[in-house]
Amino acid sequence: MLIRNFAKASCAMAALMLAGCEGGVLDPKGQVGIDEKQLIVIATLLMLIVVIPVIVMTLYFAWKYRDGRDHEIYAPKWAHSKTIELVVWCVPIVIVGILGVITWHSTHKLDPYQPLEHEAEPITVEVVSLNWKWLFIYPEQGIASVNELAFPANVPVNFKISSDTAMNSFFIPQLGSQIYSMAGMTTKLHLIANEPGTYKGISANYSGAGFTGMKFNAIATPTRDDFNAWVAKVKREGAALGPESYRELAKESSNNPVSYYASVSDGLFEQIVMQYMHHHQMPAHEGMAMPAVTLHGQSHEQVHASESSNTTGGEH
Ligand SMILES: [Cu+2]
Repeated sequence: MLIRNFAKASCAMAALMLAGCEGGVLDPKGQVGIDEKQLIVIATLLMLIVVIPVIVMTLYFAWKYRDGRDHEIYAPKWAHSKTIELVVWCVPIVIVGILGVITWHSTHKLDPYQPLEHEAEPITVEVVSLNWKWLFIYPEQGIASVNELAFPANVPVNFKISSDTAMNSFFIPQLGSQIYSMAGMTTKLHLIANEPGTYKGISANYSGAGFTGMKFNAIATPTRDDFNAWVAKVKREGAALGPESYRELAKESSNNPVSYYASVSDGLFEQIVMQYMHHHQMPAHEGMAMPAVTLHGQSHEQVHASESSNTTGGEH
């Protein structure tokens, strides 16, 4: 009876816990997310090979050698057992070895900077975290959107990510791992959606008062035509995004509604990145293009010419 109740309770618990996984990393909809889930499951199972016997033995020995059991087998002269030594050393060594190999492999395979192998032509999206909203610039389509991201399913997306504020973290849990957005530099992420759908996008890094409203929908459209229709809608409904309107957009706001920009001035993303780079010598980071003009209207070379007279330059 007790055991049956216990079984019922654990079934209910498992159901509850699994229900909580919907829409998260354990419910992946993209290749990267699927690989990561596999990694989580394998690593957990491998570790359970040690954890489960240890818990069982703890309970068993506590019961077997409990106080009041005088007639139990008792071996006071016992000192050494080769079998026990072998088991307690070999099993963990083998598991750590296997985990090491898996970690080595998957760290390289799932490197967020590495483009995904896929027959479809990838699309590029430039992501900027602002206080407190996400700006998505589509350099190939010449459009931009705020708090809404769209891309075709089964097409790899190359994200170039930066920030015009504190550090944030770009994260679409169902598609794959998060990557930080940082002012003055570009990080990269490559994701793909294996099936169409609308996935939640968040920032996984707290960044102040309006942080909770910093969410977006990542829409994986069924076909490229559907994506093109979305682009056409943005072009129809949006305003222009240039340095002026960008400064307006970059002002603090919370729970920003979805908004569209029908055109984007050339190199806006690079300008957003480079406005923090005045104290740097020439480009040192991979992926940092050198724009002709910064958001403050001065060329980077001008800024540098005036700086190099009194500083040694920020080599890093
Ligand atoms: Cu730097």
